[in-house]
Amino acid sequence: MKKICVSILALICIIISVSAVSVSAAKITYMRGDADGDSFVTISDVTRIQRVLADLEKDSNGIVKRNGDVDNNGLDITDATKIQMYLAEFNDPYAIGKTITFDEYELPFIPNN
Ligand SMILES: [Ca+2]
Ligand SMILES: [Ca+2]
Repeated sequence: MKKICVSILALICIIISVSAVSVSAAKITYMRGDADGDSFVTISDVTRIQRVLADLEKDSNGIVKRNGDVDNNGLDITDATKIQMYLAEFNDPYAIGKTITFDEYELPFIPNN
């Protein structure tokens, strides 16, 4: 009988502790187009994207893939081109250079200009 009471008490403690844990998604913040993570969008970001795409550099922490994918369709050479056009002050519909914040379980929001 004592073992059953202890087991029930342990089960109640587990249920209470699990229900008290609130799971919240972490906020992720980054600068769109800042493929090297130095907080600036420069030609170095274009070079970094090109080198990763050519397998000359690894993107071990995923920053190039996340920050460099300015149009949210996967990292490819057109992202480098779009950053170059941003640097040449062409129209920027991708919010390059803007800070993006989203929950880790959401897709990044692309604001309109
Ligand atoms: Ca940069
Ligand atoms: Ca892309």
